[in-house]
Amino acid sequence: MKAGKSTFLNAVIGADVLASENAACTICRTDIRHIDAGQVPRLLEYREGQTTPVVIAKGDAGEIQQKFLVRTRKIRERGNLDNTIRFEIEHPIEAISALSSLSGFTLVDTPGPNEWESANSNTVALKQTALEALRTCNAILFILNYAAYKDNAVSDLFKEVIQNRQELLADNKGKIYFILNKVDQKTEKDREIPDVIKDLKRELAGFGFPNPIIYPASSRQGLLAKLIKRGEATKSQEKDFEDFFSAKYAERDDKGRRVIPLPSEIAPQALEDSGIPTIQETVIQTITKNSGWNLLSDVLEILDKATKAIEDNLNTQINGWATEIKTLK
Ligand SMILES: Nc1nc2c(ncn2[C@@H]2O[C@H](COP(=O)(O)OP(=O)(O)O)[C@@H](O)[C@H]2O)c(=O)[nH]1
Ligand SMILES: [Mg+2]
Repeated sequence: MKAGKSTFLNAVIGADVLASENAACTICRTDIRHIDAGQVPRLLEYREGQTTPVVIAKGDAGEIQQKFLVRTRKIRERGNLDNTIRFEIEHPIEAISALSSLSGFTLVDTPGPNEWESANSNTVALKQTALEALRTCNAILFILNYAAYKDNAVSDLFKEVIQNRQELLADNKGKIYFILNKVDQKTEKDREIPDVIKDLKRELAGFGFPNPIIYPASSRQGLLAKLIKRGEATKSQEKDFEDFFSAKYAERDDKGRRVIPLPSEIAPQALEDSGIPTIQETVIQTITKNSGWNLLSDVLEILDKATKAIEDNLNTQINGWATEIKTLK
């Protein structure tokens, strides 16, 4: 909870659309489907026993995030009276908009293991949907909170996840990634990030994830930098960027004063430094490669079945002829 899962996905999407706040926020699975830039984004809610979803919001990212927050708060406070199963957001996903082969892919935001208990709803059903999402997806990213990892043993973070480890590990070799998020919270006295990653690697290996792939990231910085770069940041997003991320790009003037460049001047570098572009490129590459293989093996299986059917057919015919020859003889 609060490791930055929703923020990370927002950074990948390139819009502040998934709600994130201090209380447990993501109450059930939310799918984000890519639409073309011209289409109007929507927030849909699926309820048990109903085939058509309810349209909760329509409009830009801010509009959707606001309505999403109001709706999830209501569900959390009053209980899940409408039996909501999942949400779906239709929004352009910046990271896949450039690759038409990926346009059918969906991002899935799940509640954290510790949110399952805190959400005032059917926790068994929540666990089931989250695990199902994990089973059926092409890549899984575990978002770990650097700020929490600094002080706590990784065993605390993984206790819950590991209860489902066998299910997770069985089919998912090669498609699990770990994101060490909020690395911007490192202070002077903290260990260097590569050292932290080395430790984390060892600990994750001990938990049964052989050779874990870990990327450092600052999702909030990545998201804000993307928005500023595109000239789409609101005043408050720009202020957030200045308050939390600009200072490390300060330069000294001739009198030795620290001068901080404008957000628009440092956004491209800040985006690179956030680690988000690297993660997008690597993970997306793996997904296309894996799904390419999956597609190929699906097609091969169909061809294989078809040839078997033809072979069976021919064998039956041959058997028929053999009996006819017998009677003729
Ligand atoms: N400093 C910093 N804060 C972040 C970062 N990513 C997320 N946050 C903040 O952490 C809080 C929880 O984020 P959220 O995405 O809701 O976490 P979730 O519960 O895992 O979905 C929010 O206040 C975010 O703004 C980051 O990279 N750096
Ligand atoms: Mg969340």
